[in-house]
Amino acid sequence: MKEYNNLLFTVEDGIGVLTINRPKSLNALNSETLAEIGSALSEIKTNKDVKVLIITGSGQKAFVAGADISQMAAMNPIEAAELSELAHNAFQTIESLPQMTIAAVNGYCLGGGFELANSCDIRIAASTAKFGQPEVGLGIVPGFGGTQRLTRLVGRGKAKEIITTGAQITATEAKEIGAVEEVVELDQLMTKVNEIASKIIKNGPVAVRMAKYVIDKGADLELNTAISFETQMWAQTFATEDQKEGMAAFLEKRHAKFSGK
Ligand code: CO8
Repeated sequence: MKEYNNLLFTVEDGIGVLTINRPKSLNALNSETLAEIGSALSEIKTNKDVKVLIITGSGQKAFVAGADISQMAAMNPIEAAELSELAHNAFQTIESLPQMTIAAVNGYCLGGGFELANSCDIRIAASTAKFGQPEVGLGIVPGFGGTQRLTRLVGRGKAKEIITTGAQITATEAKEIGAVEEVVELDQLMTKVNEIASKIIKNGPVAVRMAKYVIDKGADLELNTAISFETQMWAQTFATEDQKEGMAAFLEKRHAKFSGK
C-alpha cells in the first residue's frame, strides 16, 4: 500500500482496516482525502490478502464529520462538481469492491460521513455515535449520494425527515430505522466488527462475493427479474470448487477448506 497523508491502512488475518486519519478536523473529507480513498480502494480491490474491509475514523470522537467545510466554503459550482465526482468515484468503488465492507462508526457520522457509511455493506456503530445529514443548514443538499442511499435504507419519509431537519440522531435511533445493523459500546466496536469479519471470512469466498453482488444488483430490479437473476447466480455456484468442498466437508463432518475458486 502507498503512503497516504490522510489514511492509515493495516491488514491482519484477512481483515483490512482503512482509517480516515484527520482527527483535528474530525476526519472531515477534503478533496485530497477523497482522492486518497479512491486510490487506496483501487489497491485494496486487487489485494488478495484483504478478504473483508473495515472503514473507520481516527480517534474516539468522529467517524467522519462530513465534507470539509473550510474547503467547500469558497468553492464555485465547477469545484463543487469536481469534489462531488471524487466522492462518487470513491463511494461507488466501495460498493463495487469484491470484498465485503463494514463501517465501524466510532463517533460523529455526519453529511459526507453518513454517506460514506451508507456506501458500505454493513454498519456497526458505537453507542456514542451521532448520525445526521446537516447539509441544508449549510445551504446545500447532500451531494455524495445521501438523498439516494439513505432513502433506500430507511424509506422516503425518514430520509426526508433526517435531511430536511438536519437534526442528529443517536446510534440507537439509527438502528431502529435500519440505518445501522448493531450498536455496541465504543470500547467493543473493533472487537465486534472483527468478529463479524471473521465469520464472513470462514465462508465460501465465491459465494460471499456473489451474495453481495446479487443483493446489490437485484435491489435495482423488479422482483421477478431479480429472482430469476438469483436463480442463474445460484446455479453458477455449482460450477465452483467451493461448492464441492463446502458440501463434501458437511457430509464428512469436518470444516471446509475453501479455495475461493
Ligand atoms: N469540515 C471541516 N472541519 C470540521 C468539520 C467539517 N465538516 N467538522 C468539524 N470540523 C473541525 C472544526 O472546525 C474544529 O476545528 P478547529 O479545532 O480548528 O476549530 C474541529 O473539527 C473540532 O470540531 P468542533 O470544535 O466543532 O467540535 P464540537 O465537539 O464542538 O462539534 C460537531 C462537533 C457537532 C461534529 C461539529 O464539528 C460540526 O457540526 N461539524 C460540522 C458537521 C457538518 O455540518 N457536516 C456536514 C458537512 S457538509 C457535507 O458533508 C456535504 C457532503 C456533500 C457535499 C457535496 C458538495 C460537492
